[in-house]
Amino acid sequence: DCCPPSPPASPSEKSSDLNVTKITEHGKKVRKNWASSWTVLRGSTLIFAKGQGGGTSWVSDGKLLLVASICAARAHKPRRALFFITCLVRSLSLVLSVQFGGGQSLPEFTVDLRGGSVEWASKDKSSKKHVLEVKTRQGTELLIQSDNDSLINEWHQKLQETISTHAWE
Ligand code: I3S
Repeated sequence: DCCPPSPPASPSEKSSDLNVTKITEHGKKVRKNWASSWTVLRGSTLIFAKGQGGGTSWVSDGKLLLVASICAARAHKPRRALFFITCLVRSLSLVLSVQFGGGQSLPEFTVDLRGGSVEWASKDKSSKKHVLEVKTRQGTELLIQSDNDSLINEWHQKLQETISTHAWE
């Protein structure tokens, strides 16, 4: 009776694997690049993460270079080579523990649904079945797709609800 119950951790409203591609970014058409993505709806934000096991791509997509550069900048004198190595190892182990130990994936990109729209994509947008087209106020257009009919219907409903709930923000 000493402590009030702590509020629940912010629950994700929906998450699943989906196939995703951007078709427009900042108002400009971009080439389709369909990829499977762990998709999480949290509040009015849609988060696309690399799927489970996508960890090694963290190393390959340039962020390792960024960590190495930061470590190098801080270890600017040759005698501080040991500092550089320690910095690199610590940074990498931190990232890998977050990604694998925490059972989470790093966000690849996020979109703000406030002021956006969702509708079933027309046939000229994709030859695939069950494709949703999401447009954001920032000029991003995405296609999201699943072969699972009921799953994509749930997403359609959830995204519509989210967009109308946050319409006036
Ligand atoms: O709308 P598009 O350009 O016909 O989309 C297809 C292409 O992106 C294609 O890639 P390449 O043009 O690089 O070969 C993809 O492989 C297809 O999956 C795209 O079409 P769908 O209809 O699957 O969205």
